[in-house]
Amino acid sequence: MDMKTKKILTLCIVHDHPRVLLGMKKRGFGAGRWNGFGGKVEPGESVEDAARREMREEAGIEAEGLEEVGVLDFEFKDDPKILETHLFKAVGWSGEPVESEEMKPRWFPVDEIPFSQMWSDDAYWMPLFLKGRKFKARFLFDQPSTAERQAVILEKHIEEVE
Ligand code: 6OG
Repeated sequence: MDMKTKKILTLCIVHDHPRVLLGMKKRGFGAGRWNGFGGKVEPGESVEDAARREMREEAGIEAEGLEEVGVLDFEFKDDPKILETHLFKAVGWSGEPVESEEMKPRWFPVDEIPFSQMWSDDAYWMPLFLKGRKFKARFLFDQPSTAERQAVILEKHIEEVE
């Protein structure tokens, strides 16, 4: 049998219409690209608590009004790992976003989201995110994105839920 291992991750975007808070990833996986804030869920921690903790650690804010809006499964060719990424929307927060070792936060108007400097899947689900829809999706990439090279999507599937 083909054994797929799952890693559970969070990804959180503050949506304060007409702007969203993104962060420039400064190191590690996806460095050199804008993304939401997030990371691995730790043992014994709920997915929502992990999303909250990552917002605190990476953006210096306390997320409020958190809602899980999607699950994104990311896979890479010839790699059995599935990155099961739980996408959260925060409609409120307390504190001021500050730069951390991991991320440099910045507000973007919703019509100026820097897709060319983000992972290539974002352009597919961001419109649903901004419309307040819920969805699940799966993306198969050729290889991870770097600052220089955008990952190419080999397969994709998105469906709205509810
Ligand atoms: P750390 O490994 O730094 O967490 N992430 C992705 N985000 C998008 N938009 N597309 C992808 O396509 C992604 N793969 C991972 C999940 C990694 C962070 O990056 C997100 C986490 O928030 C493959 O702990």
